[in-house]
Amino acid sequence: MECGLIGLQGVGKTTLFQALTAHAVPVQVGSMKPNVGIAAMPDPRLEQIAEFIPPEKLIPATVQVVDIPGVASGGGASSLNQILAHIRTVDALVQVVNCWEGRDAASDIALMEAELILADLVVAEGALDKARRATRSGDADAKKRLAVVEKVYEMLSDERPVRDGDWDAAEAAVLKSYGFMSAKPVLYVANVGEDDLDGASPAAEAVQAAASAAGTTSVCVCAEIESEIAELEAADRSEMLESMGIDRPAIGVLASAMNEVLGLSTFYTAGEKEVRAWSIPRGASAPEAAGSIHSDIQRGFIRAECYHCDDLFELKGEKAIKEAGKLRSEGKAYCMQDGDVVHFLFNV
Ligand SMILES: Nc1nc2c(ncn2[C@@H]2O[C@H](COP(=O)(O)OP(=O)(O)OP(=O)(O)O)[C@@H](O)[C@H]2O)c(=O)[nH]1
Ligand SMILES: [Mg+2]
Repeated sequence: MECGLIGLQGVGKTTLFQALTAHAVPVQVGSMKPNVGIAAMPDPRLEQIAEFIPPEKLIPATVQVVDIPGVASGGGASSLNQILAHIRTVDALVQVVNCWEGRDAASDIALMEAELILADLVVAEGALDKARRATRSGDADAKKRLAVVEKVYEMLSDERPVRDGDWDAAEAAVLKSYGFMSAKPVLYVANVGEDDLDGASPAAEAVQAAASAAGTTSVCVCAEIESEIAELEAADRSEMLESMGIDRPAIGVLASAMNEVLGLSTFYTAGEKEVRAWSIPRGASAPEAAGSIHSDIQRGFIRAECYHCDDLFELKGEKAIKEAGKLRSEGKAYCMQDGDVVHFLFNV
């Protein structure tokens, strides 16, 4: 799963990238090459599990973040195609909006979306021709493909993003094959100033309104402060947060929003060596979840022994969970629940 930070130029994408990746990668400011790094997903449940099953190591779930160069607000820059090519490769979009300089946030969001829609329309036009020709052989698949492309073309011509459509699984697979950018899930980040941490400025409110209109979520972050916090040692971090009146780094809030928008859920593995969080697509089966740890565990899957982390918080130990009959043994068809703590049994 790859998340692309997108937006207009100078809105704080690279600053947010540094906060998300805790300055682990040397960034190239203003380069046309994206910065790529790994962001840990802060998760209060992970720490809570470790209270009852103390491990040597605590390992959060991660997501790959790509800091994509910004689009010029004048549009039409020669670099636009290069930027769009990077946006095409990511799975989900995090659009950063400058809310600290009194800009018109709604129009900045619309401008970025318009670029994606326009570029998708060019792809759809080409696809339409090709799909029409392919139906001449009377192939049923080609007909289905054409129906999807026609619907996409119609939406884009009406300046609507592809994600607004109702697509079933087969249609979604067709969409994916074209890599339409406006079909990718999107989350807005209102990058606010230090004096507007709870997002009361008109710009921050406009981002929130745009998110509800688009049926998605927005979060309010001061990328500059988050970037400074991410540079501190863990001990100094809580002191800084406290002094600023923040209860948890906004990166945590962003991580939950990402999970929601990207349709991810989390499961945990817990032992003396490590307690670890894993991100999987919501609705993944037990063998699929096992596969996110190692393909061998999926291949040789026997069963999953699991319980819910809420049971651990209530009963305070695995022994008590067993005694209360809350330890379940699940087979191949089990659909993972968000918050499951799992031990996979496998044989290869
Ligand atoms: N006051 C304030 N300044 C910020 C904030 N976030 C970023 N900036 C400043 O805005 C400038 C641009 O930030 P970048 O993170 O490089 O922006 P970008 O979106 O990566 O820019 P491009 O890659 O050129 O599109 C820098 O001088 C940052 O210090 C913020 O939350 N508050
Ligand atoms: Mg940048």
